[in-house]
Amino acid sequence: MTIAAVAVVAGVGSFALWSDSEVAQGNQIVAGKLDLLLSKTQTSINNVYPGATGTVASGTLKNNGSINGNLTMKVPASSIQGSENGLAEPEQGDDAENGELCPFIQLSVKVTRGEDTTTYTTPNFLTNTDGINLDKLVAGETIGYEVMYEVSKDAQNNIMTDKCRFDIDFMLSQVAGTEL
Ligand SMILES: [Ca+2]
Ligand SMILES: [Ca+2]
Repeated sequence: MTIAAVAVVAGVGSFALWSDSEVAQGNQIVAGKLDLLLSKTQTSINNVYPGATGTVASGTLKNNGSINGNLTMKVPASSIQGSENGLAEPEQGDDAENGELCPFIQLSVKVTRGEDTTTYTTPNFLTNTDGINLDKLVAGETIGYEVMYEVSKDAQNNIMTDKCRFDIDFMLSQVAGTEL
């Protein structure tokens, strides 16, 4: 049996498989932002009556971020404060601690996008905890809004002098995984 003597000479120093590497430097992923700006004029409205209508707040909303969002508006239940605010003679006996006015207030909101105006309304605005969908607000877009009230014609003497305070929240949210 003959053992052949085999000499192997590596081309470059070792028996490792060839490899090469380069570094692509400076990679980064930067999160965009979702940032809602609100300008507002809010009003304290006095002397309402069954059937009264008017504007309770108005201004502009801007998506000041770089991500498109979905805009909703709601009145947080915790912000609604009714009060009897004194007892007028015709409402004697209707002196519940929270007054009787709040349930008779109906809200709607008019949104202006460029030349287009859309009015969003729901009978349960004050008690709708999900909020009202005002459609999308794309990055950089500014829209006008006007929140209007109406005191239901079904209201009776028991709302006289009563007071109703509430906040209006606008919220911009990304729709997960969806390009709007
Ligand atoms: Ca009352
Ligand atoms: Ca009252």
